[in-house]
Amino acid sequence: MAYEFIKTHTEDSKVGVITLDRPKFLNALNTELMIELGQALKAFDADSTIGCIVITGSEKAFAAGADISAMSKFSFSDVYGNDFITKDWEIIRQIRKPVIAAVSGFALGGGCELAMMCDFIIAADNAKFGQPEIKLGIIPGAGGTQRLPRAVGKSKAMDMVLTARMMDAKEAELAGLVSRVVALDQLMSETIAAAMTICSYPQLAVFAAKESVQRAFEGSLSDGMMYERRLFHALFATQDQKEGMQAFLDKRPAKFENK
Ligand code: DAK
Repeated sequence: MAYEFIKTHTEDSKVGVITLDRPKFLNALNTELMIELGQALKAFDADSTIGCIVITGSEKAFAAGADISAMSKFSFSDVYGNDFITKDWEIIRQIRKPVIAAVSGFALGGGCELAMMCDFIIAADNAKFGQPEIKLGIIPGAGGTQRLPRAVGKSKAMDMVLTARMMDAKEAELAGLVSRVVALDQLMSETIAAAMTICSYPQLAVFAAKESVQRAFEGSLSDGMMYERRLFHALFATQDQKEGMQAFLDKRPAKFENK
């Protein structure tokens, strides 16, 4: 299948690799890209020769977040009325085969959330993780306020979500956000080797192992996500969201008025 914003290939006809490919915008995640990502995930999941899926980006960016220029004009009624991008972002939750995120460069906002939606994250030593949405007058909207505390604990999650600071690969490994850190030039070979190992195990056990570990986290996640989603949508009713996003696009500091 021909895609515009992603590339796909297979390794040894066993591992499906999806590469986010909007380099000019640091792989900012627009709706079209997310639809293509969902299509590719579903296609690999349905392909009986594939045992494991890898999502990766470029050396500079796994993904710098959802596309701010697309979001900047949305009103509360747009995002709440259309349940903003929810359906395209949640396809990954339906995938039964293990999905590994191979992260180099920036994984920010929705990019960090996408990495956390994967079953585990292997990071290159130049990876940087962050949830900088607060600078735009919004909060994480794709599970960041729920998955990040589960991964790194409340204090570090609050620090990242409230100050917008980035975490480097070493800190992310120490905090438990990523499973391992490897040299940038080894990222894909190490990740493919991990994926091949998984492919060597019986698939029913792999499915069961993934589902079982997910249960440890899914219990109250849905309630948390719904709460987060409604608050996220509500922030599009504020002037500061308009100002935060416009200031980013204008490349100037934002002037917030707490309205
Ligand atoms: N959106 C759109 N364009 C982006 C972008 C983004 N998130 N990030 C970078 N770009 C664009 C830049 O505007 C620039 O475009 P041009 O000016 O060249 O046209 C180009 O990519 C290169 O970026 P920079 O020139 O800024 O590159 P630098 O190396 O100087 O800086 C940076 C890299 C990553 C530090 C910086 O680009 C940056 O701060 N980017 C924004 C990061 C950010 O705020 N991310 C959070 C976005 S909000 C939801 C699902 C998801 C979400 C919400 C809800 N639901 C399911 C409900 C997610 C929300 C977000 O992610």
